[in-house]
Amino acid sequence: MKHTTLFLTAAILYGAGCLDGNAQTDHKMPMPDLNKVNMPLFQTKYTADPSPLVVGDTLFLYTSHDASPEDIPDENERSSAGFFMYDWLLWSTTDMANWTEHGAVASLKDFKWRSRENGAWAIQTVERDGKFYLYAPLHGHGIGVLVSDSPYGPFRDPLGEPLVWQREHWNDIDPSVFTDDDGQAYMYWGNPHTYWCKLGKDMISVDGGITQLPHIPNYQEGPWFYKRGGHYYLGFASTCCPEALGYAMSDSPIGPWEWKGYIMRPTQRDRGNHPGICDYKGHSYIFGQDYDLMHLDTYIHHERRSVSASEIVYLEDGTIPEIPYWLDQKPMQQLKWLNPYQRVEAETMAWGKGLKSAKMGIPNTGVVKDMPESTGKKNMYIYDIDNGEYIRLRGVDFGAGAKQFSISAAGTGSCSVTLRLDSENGPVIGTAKISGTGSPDAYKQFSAKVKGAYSVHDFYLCFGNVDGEVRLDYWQFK
Ligand code: FUB
Repeated sequence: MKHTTLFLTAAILYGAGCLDGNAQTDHKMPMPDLNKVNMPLFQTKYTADPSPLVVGDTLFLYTSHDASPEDIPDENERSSAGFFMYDWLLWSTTDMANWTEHGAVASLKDFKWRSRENGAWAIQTVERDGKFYLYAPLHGHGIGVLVSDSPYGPFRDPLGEPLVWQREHWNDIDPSVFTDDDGQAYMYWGNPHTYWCKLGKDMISVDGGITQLPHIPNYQEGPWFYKRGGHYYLGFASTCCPEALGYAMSDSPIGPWEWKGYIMRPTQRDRGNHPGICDYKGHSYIFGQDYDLMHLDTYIHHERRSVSASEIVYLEDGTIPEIPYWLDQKPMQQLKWLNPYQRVEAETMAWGKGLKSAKMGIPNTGVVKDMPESTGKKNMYIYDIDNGEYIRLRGVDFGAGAKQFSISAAGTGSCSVTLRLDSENGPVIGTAKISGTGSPDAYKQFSAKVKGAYSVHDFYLCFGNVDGEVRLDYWQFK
């Protein structure tokens, strides 16, 4: 009886927040067991609008960036519910469990002709002939394109003006680009209507006119256009709100499109959504967005979204069976173990809530006018470390045994890093003490003897005795 009452109370409290994305309550989602629940991929920043791109052995994921309240320039807006989006982020993985952050790779500042200082909405980056094209909506000012020689950037604006801009409305958002086997590239986009056009071979010009599609049932926004097994697919966010992940199929790149169903059904636990779909290392994945990271802090609605992922499968006829909501799935299957005997960036993690990250030498101001132009690959560091916080890495292969741990850190403060296996309370294999290096930019190595680390375990760097600012660059075992 006691148990039933407790369960009901918990269910009511939990459900009150879960059942209404707009609920003005301050309930929080209890921290789920990371071994059992498929949580959002990134915790150092709020992310949305996932755009996967496989290059060689690596899955890159470009995302939008919902500013954290402290990064919103106007203090009066910091508790507002709306979108505050200034730049676009890049993340990568080779195992689908541990992700490395690469920071902002482009921002509104890269488009000199932009008319607003907020509105870095959903992008897609594609590769063609060794060049990387980042298609970006400049809300209310059409869709622009940036080009780079590397997936990390720096990206430059080759046009100095929008690639497409239907001035009569604000529907030009969420571009998705796919190049067909015959070399013809297409761009789909739009909310609430779907538009498409052909792109020139240079990928930065429109070939012909813009066509508006007859409405696809349940289409709202966020088209994700691709081809697989001879079928054309248009994944999309379904009718708002809550948006879910739906899809249509066609035998031709220009339609007609047939609604095929939901990949993930609408649920009151989510609100906005946006699919990104790809194949990687013999598996198929869908990425989408939710509010589950923010729900660990509050159920009061803000556009502070987080990207989650799930494996999907295709049936023989090309259709995609539905998958449950992210939180109702097990964690993603890890595709290979992480090697701790090579440099591992501090910003490589499976989980690390409460921590922040930044590119070295670039102040993370959140103010467009002060942002650098697209910077390309830069080393990053982890900061804003508090007692009790930790970095979790999944599936680390210690092999025959590790003897020594070293970490590159800087700062005027100090902290201890307790190295644990399996959980944040698991067996201790060593403790490194980081002491002041005299400057937040003067990195030094701190090491610890290690005992008891053999074979494959989840690995935790647990922070304690924090006094002042410490920055972490990378770590490695011997
Ligand atoms: O992230 C801003 C907008 O919200 C996107 O452009 C839409 O797809 C929706 O995710």
